[in-house]
Amino acid sequence: MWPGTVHRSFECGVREMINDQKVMFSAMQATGDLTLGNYIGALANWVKTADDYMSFFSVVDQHSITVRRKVSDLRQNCRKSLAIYLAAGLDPEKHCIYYQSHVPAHAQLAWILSCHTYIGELNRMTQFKDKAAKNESNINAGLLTYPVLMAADILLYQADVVPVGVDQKQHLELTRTLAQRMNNLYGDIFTVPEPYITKVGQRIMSLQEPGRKMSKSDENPNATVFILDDKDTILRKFKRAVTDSDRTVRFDRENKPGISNLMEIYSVATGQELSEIEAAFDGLGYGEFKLAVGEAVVKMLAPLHERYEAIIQDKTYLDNIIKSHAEKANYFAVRTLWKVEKKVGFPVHIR
Ligand code: AQP
Repeated sequence: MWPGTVHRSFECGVREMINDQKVMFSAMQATGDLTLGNYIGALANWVKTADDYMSFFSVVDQHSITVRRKVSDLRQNCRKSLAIYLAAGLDPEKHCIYYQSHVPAHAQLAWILSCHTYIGELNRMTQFKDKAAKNESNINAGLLTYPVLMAADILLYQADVVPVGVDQKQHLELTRTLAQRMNNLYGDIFTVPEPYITKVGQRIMSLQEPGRKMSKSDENPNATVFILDDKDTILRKFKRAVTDSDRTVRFDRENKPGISNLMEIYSVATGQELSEIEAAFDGLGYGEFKLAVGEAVVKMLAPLHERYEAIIQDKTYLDNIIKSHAEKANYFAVRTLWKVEKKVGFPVHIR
C-alpha cells in the first residue's frame, strides 16, 4: 500500500511514512540476459514474498558499468530485465520497480558511505577479487567500491529484508556494518537489513563446471541457462550438463556437485523435496533425470515467457512504469538522503 500524498513533509522519514510496514529491497545488474540462477536465487523469491512488504526492486544499471560493455546492449538489457521482473509476477500496482540511474540519491548516498568505508574492508570482498582477476586490464575503482553503492541501494529505502543468492551475503554483511557504523556515529539513521536466503537454490552452479556459480557472463554457452532461452535450448543445455561417473541420483554437494545442482533446480521447479527426488529416480539413469530437469524448467518458465512477449512489445506500458516508478522511488530515497546529509553536517536544503 503506497502512502500517496499523506506525508508530504520532507521532515518525515521513510519509516514514519510507511507506518512501520516492513520494507523489502532487491536488485539485479543488467550485465546480460538474466539467468536461471538469477531466477531461482532471487527473482522467484521476490515474487513469492513481495506482497508481505513495501517492496522496491531495481535494475541496477550503475552497477553494470564496472565492466566495459556496448552502450546499446546495456540499455536493451535494462529494458529486458524490467520486462522480466514484470513477467515473473511483480505487480507495478503494489511494488516499486525502477532503474537505479533514475534515482540520483543512490550515487549521492554511496559517496557519503564511501567516506565511512575502509579500503581493507573492500579489498576483502571475494567478488572484487574474482572480478579483478577476470578483468586484469580494467581494475577500476568502481569494481572495488561496488559494495558501497549496493549498501546505498539498500539503506536508502530503510530495507528490513533483502532477498539474495548466497554470493551476495558478504556484501550484505558489509551493508549491515556500514548501517551500524553510521548509526553509532550520527544517531539512528538506518534500518539494519537482514538477508533472505533460501535453503535450496541459494547458489545455482554452472552446468559445465559445477564448482562455479552460474553466471550471465560465462563464456561457455552451455554453462548457463537464460530465463528467456527457448524450450529446445533449455532441454539441450540440460542434456549436456556435466555430472559424474556414478549412476545414482543422490544429493551430495561435495562429491556429486553436478547432480546435486540439477537436483536443487528440479526441487525448486517441481516443489519436491530432495529426498523425494532421490526416491523417484532410484534406479533410473542420468539421461532420464536430465531430461526431467529440463522439462521441469521449461514448464516453470513457460508462463513467464508468455507474459514477457506481450510486455516487451508494449512500449507505452513499460515507459509509463519507468517514469512513474522513478518518481515513486525518488520520493522515498530523497527523504533518507536528506536525513543523512543533515546528520553528517551538510547545509540543510531550503524548501
Ligand atoms: N547462480 C546463482 N545462483 C543463485 N543466485 C544467483 N544470483 C546471481 N547468480 C546466482 C542472484 O541474483 C541476484 C542478482 O545478481 P546480479 O545479476 O546483480 O549479480 P551477479 O551475482 O554478479 O550475477 P552474475 O550472473 O554472476 O553476473 P556477471 O556474470 O555479470 O558477474 C543476486 O541476488 C544474486 O545473489
